[in-house]
This record gives sequence, structure tokens and C-alpha cells, in this order.
Amino acid sequence: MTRRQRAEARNIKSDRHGMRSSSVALMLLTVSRIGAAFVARTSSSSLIGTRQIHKLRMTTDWDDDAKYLFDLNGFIIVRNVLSSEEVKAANAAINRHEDQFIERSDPSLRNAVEGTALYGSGPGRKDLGRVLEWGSEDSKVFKSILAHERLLPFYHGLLGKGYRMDHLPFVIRQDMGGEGFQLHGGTIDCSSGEYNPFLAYSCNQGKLHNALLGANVILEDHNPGDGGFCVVPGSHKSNFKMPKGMLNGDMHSEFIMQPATKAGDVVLFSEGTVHGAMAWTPRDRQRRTCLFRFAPATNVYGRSYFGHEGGGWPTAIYDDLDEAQRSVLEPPYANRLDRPNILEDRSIEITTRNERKKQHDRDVFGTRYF
Ligand SMILES: O=C(O)CCC(=O)C(=O)O
Repeated sequence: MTRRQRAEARNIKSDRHGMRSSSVALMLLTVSRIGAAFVARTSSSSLIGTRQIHKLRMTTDWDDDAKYLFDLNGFIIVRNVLSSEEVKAANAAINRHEDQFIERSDPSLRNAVEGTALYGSGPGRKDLGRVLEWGSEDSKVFKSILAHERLLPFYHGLLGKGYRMDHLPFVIRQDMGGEGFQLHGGTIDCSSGEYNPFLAYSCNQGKLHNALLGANVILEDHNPGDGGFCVVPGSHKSNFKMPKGMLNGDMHSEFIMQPATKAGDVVLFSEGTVHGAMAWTPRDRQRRTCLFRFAPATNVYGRSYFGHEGGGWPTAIYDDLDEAQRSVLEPPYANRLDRPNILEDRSIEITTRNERKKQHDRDVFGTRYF
């Protein structure tokens, strides 16, 4: 082994077991840099060091700055979407369903490879589904995410009018040392190098297109170094598969960022941006987020929307929804085929074709739509 190889081997080892020591300084620097971009319009203070990170209060409107930042990084943090009362209510609802968490302890369910940086020290990630089926009180905050007035301009800017829920949302929990998730996704798949049309990000004529958008609703603070959601900024535009050791967080970890977030923030990320999760480090706090996925009107990845017998999402999801929220549960089809679209004031407009054309379809096909 040459001296250089020995030094590299030492680095990998310290990364693996001490991501929170040697590489943390680099990571925090990255966080500070990205944070500086986010906060550009709102603060003139210096952003060196971690204390400032907590103060970030990014401009949360969907405006030209936000568009630029999303196009640059492939994700954006919308601050303070949920009030502290709503965060409390969501966590209380989760507590009432605590016994329904399912740990990914089976080796074939693991999201990271044992012995690698993102694996943690033992416990598997815990998943809790059915958050939209818990009745009027317990599902209220989760249902609000479907068409939240603060998120609506972002959904429209990132997915277009007529956007839809694509996956069933679920709560992610990590306990101390709990497993993260090896890096995945990518417009160019980070592990195979293949083009992923169903996850792809693109920008055409000033319009952003995300085939699939993640909305990670933060329900517990993620301070720098805590772990949890992580991302490779800019990787939505990457053209090559990732170096192997990077997928596991063992190599090039200075390019993997764990954004600092507060409970109530929402991280919107393209599934075309390579992302994953770091093992959770706090001793005294569970990691909790609720992960939604949304798609444009004509895109689809999941298949729960048409149920097992063509009947739509699980029926309890449709209870207690307003018109705007209900429209997000529509299956995939084009806007001009009588789709309910949410307007800026959250009212609904049905986008349609002229009656003569609709009659023509009925005459030709004997059905309402082609
Ligand atoms: O833990 C996270 O926030 C990321 C999870 C994720 O990417 C997934 O479950 O597909």
C-alpha cells in the first residue's frame, strides 16, 4: 500500500464510523453555503458556523428566487408551513398509532448496507402508513398537506396545474442509531446510470418539470449533524452514475448534505435529485417526518390510486376533504378532460373541451372519454 492509499483508507474508515466527526465540518460548511443561497433575500448577516443555520428563514414564496434555487439545487425548504400547534397535533396523532409502526428489521427490507456510513448502529427505520385514514381529528394536519395554501404555489410551479398525489404518504421514524437510506433516485439513476423518465427533472422555456416530487413534512427538528433526510445538491442535472462508494455515504461525503430543518418546515425535492437519509444521532429525540409524493396531472408511478378493483384510493381517505384536497386524489389524465384544477384562492375550476367534441367521443367510442 502506498502512503496515499493508506491515507485514503484512513479517511474512508473515519467517514464510516465518524461521519459526525471529521466530515461533519465539511458538511456543515456545505450546509452554510447552501443556506447562504437560500437566505440571500432575507438576511445580510454572515452565515459562518452552525448557529446561523438555525436562524435561516428563507423567503417562502414561490417567486423567481425560489425558482432559481430549486433549479440550482433540485430541492427547496419551505419554512414554517405548519404551526407549532399543528406539529403537536400531528405528533399526538402519531403517538396514538405508535403500535402500528413497522420496523424494517428484516435484512431484505434494509435501506442501507451494514457497515456503511448510512446504516447506523442497528435499529431499522420504522414506517407508519394510513395517515390519511385516521378520521377527522387525527388525519387533519396530514390532509392539509394535499393542497396547503402555503404549498400550493410551489406545487403549481414544480408540477403544474392539476397535480396529483401519487403515493400513499407515510411517517418515517428513526430512533437513536436508526438506519438511514442509501442514496437513490436521480434523473439519471445514480446507481445504474440509466435515464429515469418517471423521476426526471427538466426545465423548458422557464418552466420546471418534476415527474415526481417528494414533500417531506418535518415533524421533529433536524439540527446539523442529527441525520435524517440528505441530498446531493445539483444531482438532478447529473449525467452519470455515482461513484459506488458514494451511494453508501462512504466516499465523497462532503457533497452529501443534511439540510437543517425545524419541525413545521417542508422539504420539497425532485425524485430526480439524488437523496437518501443519514443514520439518526440524537439520543433523546425520535426522527419523525411524513413523506408525500406528488406528480403532474398526466404522470404516474404508484398504483394505489385505482385501488385493487379500480375503486380509487382507500375510501377513508376521501372523508373530511375540501374540494381542493379532493381534486389532488384524481387519477392521472390530462387537464382538458374535465379535470378539477385548484386556483390560487383554492377554489376549483374544471378544465374541459367543448361539448361538440365530447359528444363526438361518445358517438365514436360509446364511452364518456377516449
Ligand atoms: O428518510 C427520508 O427522508 C428519505 C426517505 C426516502 O427517500 C424514501 O423512503 O424513498
